[in-house]
Amino acid sequence: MKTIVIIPTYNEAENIGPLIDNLFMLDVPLDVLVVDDNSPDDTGAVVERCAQEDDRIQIIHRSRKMGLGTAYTAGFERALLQGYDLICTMDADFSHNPRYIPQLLKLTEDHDLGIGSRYVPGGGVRLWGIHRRALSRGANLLARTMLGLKANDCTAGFRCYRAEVLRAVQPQSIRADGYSYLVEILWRVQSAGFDVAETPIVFTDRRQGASKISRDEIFKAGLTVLRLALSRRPQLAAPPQPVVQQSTHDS
Ligand SMILES: Nc1nc2c(ncn2[C@@H]2O[C@H](COP(=O)(O)OP(=O)(O)O)[C@@H](O)[C@H]2O)c(=O)[nH]1
Ligand SMILES: [Mg+2]
Repeated sequence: MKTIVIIPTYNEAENIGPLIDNLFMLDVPLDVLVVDDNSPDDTGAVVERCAQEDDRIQIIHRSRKMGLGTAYTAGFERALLQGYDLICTMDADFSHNPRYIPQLLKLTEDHDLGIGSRYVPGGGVRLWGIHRRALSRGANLLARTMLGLKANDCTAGFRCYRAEVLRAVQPQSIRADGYSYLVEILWRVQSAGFDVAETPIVFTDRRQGASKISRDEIFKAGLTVLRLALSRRPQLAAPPQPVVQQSTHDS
């Protein structure tokens, strides 16, 4: 299976090199695609140098900070064009430990989307204050009750999608950003009838640098849930059904 890991970055110069090294130390062959929004700390230049030395590394340079949602979409478009079968997403700040990647990939042997989940037994959150924990739990509760999402961690950005899932859900038409984007794409995946599974991860607060997700992100995620709940279910291509051989009877 041709596999790529998409990593959106904004000011992750200290994290991105060690993260890519960690990914390549795993016992699974994979490529890396960084989507950088012209980070002032020169993350783009750091990755560009790595990419020149190693053709498993690619980078998309965008001209300015345009948000996590459109960064994912730009990455998905490139990965699909290049024919990858499995497309993972993760944060650059080591909150998503690369050691979970093999489990995520394994999950997509039997499921269409694998989620690295904080909210299943064995999963959890380290170094987050009570406020942030409560907001994250609240956003998930809302997404599950109002949209009927079955996943326990609907706002997780640590995922592995099968390529056909991304082709079907048309991420380029998602308007929401940040956590809202993650909820909306999950809603489309579930509505299209794809099968979602979770594997526990322990999420740790970032090692270096500052969070770029603004405080009102979770509030916006709440609004997105309301918008989706009030809208009609998306008309998306259903997952391919097994071909049934038609028998013809000559009379
Ligand atoms: N390309 C791009 N990446 C972003 C943007 N905002 C955040 N990121 C990246 O998205 C990931 C998650 O952001 P982070 O600040 O860690 O959010 P938090 O963990 O929710 O506090 C990190 O890898 C960030 O560098 C953005 O506007 N553009
Ligand atoms: Mg983070």
